[in-house]
Amino acid sequence: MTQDLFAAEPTPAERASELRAQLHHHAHRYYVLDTPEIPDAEYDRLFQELQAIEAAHPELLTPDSPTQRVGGKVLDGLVPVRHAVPMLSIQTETDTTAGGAEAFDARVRRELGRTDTEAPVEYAAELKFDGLAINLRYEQGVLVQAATRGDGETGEDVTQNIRTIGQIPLRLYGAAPEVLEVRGEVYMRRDDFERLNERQREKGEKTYINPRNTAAGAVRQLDPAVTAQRPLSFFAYGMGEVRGWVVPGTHSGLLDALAAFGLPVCADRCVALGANGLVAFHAQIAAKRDALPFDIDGVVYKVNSLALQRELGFKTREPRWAVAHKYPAQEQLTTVQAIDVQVGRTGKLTPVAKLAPVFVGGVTVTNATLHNESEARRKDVRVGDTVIVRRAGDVIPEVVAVLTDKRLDGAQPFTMPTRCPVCGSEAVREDGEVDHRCTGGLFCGAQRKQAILHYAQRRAVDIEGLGDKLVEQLVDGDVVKTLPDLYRLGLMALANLDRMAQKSAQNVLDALEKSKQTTLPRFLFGLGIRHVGEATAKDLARHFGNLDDIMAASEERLLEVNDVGPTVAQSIHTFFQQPHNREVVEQLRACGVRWEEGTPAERAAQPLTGKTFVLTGTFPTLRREEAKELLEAAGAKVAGSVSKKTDYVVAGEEAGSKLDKARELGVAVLDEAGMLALLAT
Ligand code: 5U1
Repeated sequence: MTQDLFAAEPTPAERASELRAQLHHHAHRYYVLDTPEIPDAEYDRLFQELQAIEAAHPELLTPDSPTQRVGGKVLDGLVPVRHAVPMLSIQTETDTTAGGAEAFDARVRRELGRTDTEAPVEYAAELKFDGLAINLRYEQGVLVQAATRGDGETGEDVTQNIRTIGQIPLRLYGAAPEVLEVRGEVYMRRDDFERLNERQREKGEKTYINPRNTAAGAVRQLDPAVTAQRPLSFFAYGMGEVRGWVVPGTHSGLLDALAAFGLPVCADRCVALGANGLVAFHAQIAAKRDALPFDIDGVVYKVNSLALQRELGFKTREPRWAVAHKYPAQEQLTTVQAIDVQVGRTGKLTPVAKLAPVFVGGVTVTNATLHNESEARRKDVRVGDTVIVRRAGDVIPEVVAVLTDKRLDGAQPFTMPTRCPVCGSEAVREDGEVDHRCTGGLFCGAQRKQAILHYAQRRAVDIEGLGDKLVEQLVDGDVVKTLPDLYRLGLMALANLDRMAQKSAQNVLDALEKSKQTTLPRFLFGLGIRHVGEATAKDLARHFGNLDDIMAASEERLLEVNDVGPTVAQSIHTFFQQPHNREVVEQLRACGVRWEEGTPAERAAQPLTGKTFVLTGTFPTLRREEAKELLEAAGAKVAGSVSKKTDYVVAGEEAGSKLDKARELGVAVLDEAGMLALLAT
């Protein structure tokens, strides 16, 4: 690129406009596409430069400036906004079976006068997000107003709050219409919600009920600075008033166009043909509902052709061309039969509400965690109470509220026992901690069982067949007191246990023998050191190369390891300072547990050190875990998502969006054979 040495300095107006364009571009890459092109610090630098220009020249401030996302002035009250085009609601199909989709298709065909022999109707199928409906009004491409749905005719002005949501563009990409109203849902991702509640718990403050209420509350805040602290997200799914734009002929085309304007549109959508297409989409999304990063309460079917939508028209407040097909609810009422206290691997005592069985979010739930004493007391859950229980995603079921007006006379508040309910040792709550812990250590049967199960799990040394029931018998019968005792088990001891045939006992012994040949990260993870998960175990192994150096490392040396902070360093150091822990490690080694070791220098010389891989799809011969292990053993890092930092994507059959992203970013793509060839070099 040549540089014109005589080019004039840009004026503040030109520079501000240039900075706004750059910041819009990078915000879209970061929030919507998830593929940032510049480091956060560089984004901050550009942002601050724009802030400085706007402070010096307030006349240059524009409503679409990225600086306007930061929570501004406190509102006196939310101002009513009359919608230019009413915000309709959607008819709900509560039959959660395939019948719900079939009934909708039959209704549409009847209204359109299509006979059984005529062509199937084409639908756009998408997700029904569990959040708050919002209308975004863009004039000449600039976001000028955001309003809640309200009663459909009149909503509330929440523009200031909506501006704090990074995913919502303040200016549309491309040639923008004179007026474009975009309709969609503001929601909170489950991980953001869990993190928010975790922070509340740490501060000993009230937790939020569910992502939907939290998102709705945040949008309707009077102080935009509070909204800015809440991690909100957005998906567009429709339009309101439009002027100066040729609207696409189909709903799926409309969503594509909204995405091209820079709006977030959910990728889980399709064009479905007839009832069969709808039923297949409903089943496909039901199967992945728990794995989605956000809550949905169903799917939505819309007749795809906008011309047919017009023909079908409306029935009072609901269009005839759309329906929300529900899934089983994620919140239900039930009663608390007891409150038990469970003891975890690290001695943490967790109060657990034992519930009258209830079908929630697609499964029958009988337990709900109350986390700790403060939370149980704040929610004031008592035995006999009627409660709302929630189960969404892979998250453990929770009691989110108590119906106190249904409380029985004499119900007592929960108190944490002062002694461990399993071993009777003292239970203490240390200063600054929210949790009570049993002080019994491995003397406590509950901790011993959990420690053994943790060591034996697939992701640790992988002792096949050593499950809950067997461990319970081994610990309760005092056959296994420490981890090395596992390797001292004989055929007779095992075969004498309940429901253990000679053949099964031999299988367990074979699995124990097999588990002796392991890897350093698996072994380290299996020891169950507090704060050492799989990723940290891998980082430690990569950094030190051998166990003796890790055991001897000072906290300072441990802090040199990638992603290891003071709490983790202290935990590892303290663990290996305990003579009984060192003894367990030595005895395990003496029993024959082994792995390949090396010095850090040798490991640095491994062929794939410094290379990052992403795995996607199904491989012809290797399981995903096996491929990951092979790569990591060669020094590579295996990441979960593709970015510019990825060196290789290994793609198997049915590789999805990760492969698309690799191609988009120009990342090298290998198949399984290519990966094995690389490993062999
Ligand atoms: N995905 C989606 N959600 N949702 C909600 N589309 C959609 N459409 C709606 C509503 C209330 O209403 C239109 C059909 C008017």
